[in-house]
Amino acid sequence: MVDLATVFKPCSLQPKKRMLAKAVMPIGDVLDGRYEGKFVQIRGWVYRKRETKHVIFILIRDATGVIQCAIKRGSLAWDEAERITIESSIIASGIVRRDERAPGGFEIAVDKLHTIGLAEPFPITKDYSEEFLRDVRHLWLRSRKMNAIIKVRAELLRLIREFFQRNGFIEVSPPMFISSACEGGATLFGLKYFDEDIYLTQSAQLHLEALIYSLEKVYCIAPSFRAERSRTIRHLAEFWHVEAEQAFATMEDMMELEEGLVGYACSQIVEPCRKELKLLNVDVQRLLNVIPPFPRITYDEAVQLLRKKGFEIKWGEDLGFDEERALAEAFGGPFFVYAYPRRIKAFYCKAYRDNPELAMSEDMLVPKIGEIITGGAREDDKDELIKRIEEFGLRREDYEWYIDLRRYGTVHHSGFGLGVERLLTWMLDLDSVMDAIPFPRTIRRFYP
Ligand code: NSS
Repeated sequence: MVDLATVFKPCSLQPKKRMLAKAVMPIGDVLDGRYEGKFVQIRGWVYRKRETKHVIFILIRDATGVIQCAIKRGSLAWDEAERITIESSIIASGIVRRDERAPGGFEIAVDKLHTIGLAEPFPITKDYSEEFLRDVRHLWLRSRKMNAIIKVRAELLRLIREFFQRNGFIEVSPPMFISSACEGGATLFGLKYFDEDIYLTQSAQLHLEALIYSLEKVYCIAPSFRAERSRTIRHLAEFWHVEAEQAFATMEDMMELEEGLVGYACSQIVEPCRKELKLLNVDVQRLLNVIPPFPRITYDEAVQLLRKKGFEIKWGEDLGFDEERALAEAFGGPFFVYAYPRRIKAFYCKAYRDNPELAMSEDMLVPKIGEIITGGAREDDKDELIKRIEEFGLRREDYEWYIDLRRYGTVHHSGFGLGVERLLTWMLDLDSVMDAIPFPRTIRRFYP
């Protein structure tokens, strides 16, 4: 019989082996100055290369930063440095010295250089169009810009989770395969599910509503899919959706929660992402100025404002991208529009009881992007909900489970959905939501 104690005894070779292997330092740590005058080993990819008669300068990047390496003619590393190409993967070692002329203020005097993978000529050179960079997104992800955006995105998601956790919300995982539409048939992606026709989810809202009867306050961060034919800077076919749902909450409660969340994200991102925000030229003060409460106007007031600005908008029409942007100019930061005509909102929206033509629905808008959040109160009366389902021409049998939620202990409740890419695009002042996600999917783009 095998003696498990011997099998799992700590391997006596391990400590020795570890001592032999030279430690690899993250470039960010070297740039922090903690290794000045010391011997270091780094690994990463060749970012830039410049050759003079006596020195070859190579900028090496890893996940944490970019550092200049200098290889002198006559050093052991010279031949390797000569042959090395942009984006080759390498290991380099040498002594760190302070050098004000080097980007980042430090340089490594490299005496050993080992190529792991010699790169073929890299297709991204100095002259490129945004379109081309999206065609080669799998390679462009290596840029300092994409590296910074993805780091800020990760921190943003972490902060969103932290905010909800601090406010007593439970994170839940909704399904992506669904049988009943949340946001109308026009933007549904259909698919074959074994022998049935079903859809990819547009929003987790209906399923989150089921979960509040158990957990009261829930949220999720998950992809949503929309067959959007719009080619705008704010539409993706696959986007990440932060959705929250709360029992016994009103539309006003949601507006407070939403501005709390956006305010928290904007103020808390500044410190941990200082380096990245600087690299992306983000005006940090603009983020620090995002302080709740945000201004609130009704749909009626929005229409008045737009008419004053020369828009010919009839009461009852939805606000388009241009209208939203025009309104946002007047506010200069996030603000709310609420109390929309019921007919332009989804079937699940609760109507004001004293004015059934208006829905308890609200949007948070920001400059340049327009709507980043939609939320509101849900119809909690069974008969009203059934009426709406029929009015909207939906098949009642698809929504029986959803109607059940009003059958068994209904309560008033509200929720909202926030587009992660829209929020990030606005926070970082990016050109398009396509730049706020590593692999954007749009009507024309599903490669790479
Ligand atoms: O369609 S929404 O306005 N509302 C809902 O889906 C609700 N069911 C959410 C909820 O209450 N739980 O979408 C919500 C947000 C919207 O404000 C945008 O920020 C984002 O989702 N969104 C998108 N982002 C990128 N691309 C597309 N196509 C897109 N559609 C919505």
